[in-house]
Amino acid sequence: MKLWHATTCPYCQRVRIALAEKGLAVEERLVDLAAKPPELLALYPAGGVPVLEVDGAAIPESIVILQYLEDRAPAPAILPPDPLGRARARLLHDRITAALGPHVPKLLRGAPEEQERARQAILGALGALEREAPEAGFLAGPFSIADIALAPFVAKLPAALRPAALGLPRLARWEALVLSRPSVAAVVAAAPPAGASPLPR
Ligand SMILES: N[C@@H](CCC(=O)N[C@@H](CS)C(=O)NCC(=O)O)C(=O)O
Repeated sequence: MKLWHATTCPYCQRVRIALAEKGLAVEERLVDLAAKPPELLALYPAGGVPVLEVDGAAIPESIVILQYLEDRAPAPAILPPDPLGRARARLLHDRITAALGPHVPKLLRGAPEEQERARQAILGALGALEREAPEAGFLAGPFSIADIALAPFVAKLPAALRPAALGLPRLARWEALVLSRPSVAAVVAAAPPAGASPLPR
């Protein structure tokens, strides 16, 4: 397997966290999104990352890659064992992506008014998550794609927008638990700190 990715891309980080959880090795291809390699464009003409290459076939979209990895190497799992738990983890994954995905890049590299709108949207999204997060532990029972979705975004936030600074105790406990998890720490610590470098487009 070959993973085409960019170090600071939060969607690529999701895939790398899952690979680390499952102890799966891949050949890595770092992509400069400003100068996409012809080999990537030949494999996947849209040229975005992450792309997992398996036996010459391209698997794009981080959620599809995560599910592929779960199918390929079911243990340790990144989805809960029961159908309802799996549904909940998938819903949270999708909601986190929709609620934060468009705004985190704008917060980090948008024009001032875009940054302010992004800040408000992120505050709203984190507040909503706090209301339904468990008192302690992971978002959907065992460690899952819901936690994997949120961790790279939270790791990119400046200190003032971190759950502890915002007075969101459940998410603050979640952050301490998840960002120190070896698979997560190894991936998000390898990226530049929040605000130090723009997200790739
Ligand atoms: N829905 C995609 C989003 C991936 C995405 O937005 N990747 C960005 C980098 S963070 C990208 O490749 N953008 C396309 C480009 O720059 O051409 C996924 O979950 O994999």
